[in-house]
Amino acid sequence: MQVTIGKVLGLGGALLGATVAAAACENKAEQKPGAAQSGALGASQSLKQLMEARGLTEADVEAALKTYVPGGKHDEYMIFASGGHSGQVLVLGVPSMRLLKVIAVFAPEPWQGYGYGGESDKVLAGGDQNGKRIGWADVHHPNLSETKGDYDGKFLFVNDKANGRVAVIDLGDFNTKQIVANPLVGSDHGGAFVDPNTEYVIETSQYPVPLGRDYAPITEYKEKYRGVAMFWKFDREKGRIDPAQSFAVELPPYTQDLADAGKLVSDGWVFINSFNTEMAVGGTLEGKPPIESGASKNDMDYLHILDWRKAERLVKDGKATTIKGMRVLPMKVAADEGALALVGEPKSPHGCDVTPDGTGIVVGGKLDTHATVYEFSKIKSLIDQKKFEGKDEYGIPILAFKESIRGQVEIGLGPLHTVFDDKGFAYTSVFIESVVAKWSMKDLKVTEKLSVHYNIGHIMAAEGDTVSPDGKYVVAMNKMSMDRFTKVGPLFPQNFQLVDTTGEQMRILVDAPIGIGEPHYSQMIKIDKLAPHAAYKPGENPYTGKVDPHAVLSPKDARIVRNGTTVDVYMTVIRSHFVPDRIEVDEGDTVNLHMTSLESAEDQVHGFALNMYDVNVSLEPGKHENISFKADVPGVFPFFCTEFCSALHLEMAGYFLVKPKGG
Ligand code: K7E
Ligand code: CUA
Repeated sequence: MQVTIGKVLGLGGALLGATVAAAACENKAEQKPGAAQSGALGASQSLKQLMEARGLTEADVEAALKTYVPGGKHDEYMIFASGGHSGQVLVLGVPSMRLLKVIAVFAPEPWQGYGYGGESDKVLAGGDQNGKRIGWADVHHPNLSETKGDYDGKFLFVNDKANGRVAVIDLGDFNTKQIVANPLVGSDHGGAFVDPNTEYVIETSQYPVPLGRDYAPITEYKEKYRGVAMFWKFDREKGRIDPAQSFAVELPPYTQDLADAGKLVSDGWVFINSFNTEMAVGGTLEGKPPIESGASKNDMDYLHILDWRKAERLVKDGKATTIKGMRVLPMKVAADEGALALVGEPKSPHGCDVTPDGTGIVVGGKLDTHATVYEFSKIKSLIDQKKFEGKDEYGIPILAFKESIRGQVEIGLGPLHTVFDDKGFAYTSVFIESVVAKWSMKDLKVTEKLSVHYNIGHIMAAEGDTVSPDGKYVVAMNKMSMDRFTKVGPLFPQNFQLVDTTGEQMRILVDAPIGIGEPHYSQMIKIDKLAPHAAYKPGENPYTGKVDPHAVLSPKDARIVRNGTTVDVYMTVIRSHFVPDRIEVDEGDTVNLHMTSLESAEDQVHGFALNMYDVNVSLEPGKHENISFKADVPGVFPFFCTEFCSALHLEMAGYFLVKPKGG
């Protein structure tokens, strides 16, 4: 049933009518004379005219009213969305779906001065592999830190599926503080998930390789190639992952896909689905079937069930081996000790989502039309009784499928991911059908399908991964947009659609084209759980959280200190000058620039760019930066501020002079 505009507007209708009247005037030429005098609009005659002029239905206006957030008013929720291949994280407001920020994570980002000579270079270096800089990433799953299974608004973790890395973002300043590279595998997918108290950031591998990434011929796939579940220990005090306290559990060379941590009753467990349990390795040039057909032969693959607390104990008891500096619990040990089991799952599945109460695990069939709901208590009692149907060829016990499930939901073509609301409903993304399927967790029956545009991948719900989802909103993260927007060339924007789930029927409120991608997952947190600071402490180094030892807190302390061929420049930055503003060095000198912003006013940002040397940093209020480089190109190079900070911004400049050798 459509809500009439009169109802939507309620008492505010007359007021809104008056406001839009002015706007409507400008459109007079398009207004039809003698437009309807009465109807649902009541007093809002001019609103009706505006609707007609713009071709809007009442449903459109209702959606607009539910999502419009006037300037100066703030959104109710914040979305942290994967930026896909950009390697970054997108921050959007809900319900407006306005883009608020792009957090630089795995790839250099010029505006934030991320990766251009400053302290952030050290963070990016954390993701180097074999001493090589990896210049991009494929971010899939942002996950917020949790306390007792609830988002606490302190940290965000994301994985780089393409290169097997995990990043830590501090939501104090929305800055990436750490990147760790998985030493065992080169790709991941089941990550970066956290357990309900963020003891660990969990990252499971995708494509099996010999652990440690050493060479072994593909003919030895079954014997030598492996998957892995990484447990990156998170030190909340330091706000960093501690690799020395981290461990991994070896897994068979099935292609592990998505994972989720148990909560409440299932706390301490991790569930990981997989495909290609056929262990197909392709060989298209030799006339063998490609991996895609080899991997879809069987009707069932395996859900991995891992008791991580037990695995943690076994590692502490010295049962792990060490590969490339990482403690790895062999799967044989894990299986024999009852920490690892498998259960069938149809068919090349995707999505693996634990219900808010922790009792169920939902796996999307992808090539099967069902979502399967596993019952944790059944799984647990089968494991406790050692009641197994058999073992796989690696000796891992297999539970009987029928005895492990609560039931199956007939979803449709291509079920992928599932999220939950506060009323006992689940929402599954259905890729091939391009719909969101809403189903009841009581009777496992689909109650409604909503067409989305188009080919939905992930789906996300407000506070959806917590023990107490909010309901209200679901976001469909669609892979294709087709006709939804103006064409921008052959690479189309992907399309987030905000869905209102409060009514009797789901309704799309707004399309949000995402001009960077391909985004995968996202999470939505209530805005009042976040408390980012608006400035740094005077002289703070964002990467230590402390006043930097090289901080310069007054222009009086600005100086240039030469020590042999090393030149240290201690610099202050404030509207609208640098002190010092002339730096002269000799060709071949090592130059260390230490610069502190003396600003304290909110949003008073400067930048520092030095051409020729690829130096570019952002100096938010209070921030301290250290930049080091070798002055190996003689000449004269202006440096200047890159933010329009004041009327004299263009005058905020200086000279860096490099005297040629023998000059
Ligand atoms: Cu389904 Cu990487 Cu979570 Cu994309 S994955 S859609
Ligand atoms: Cu400082 Cu522009």
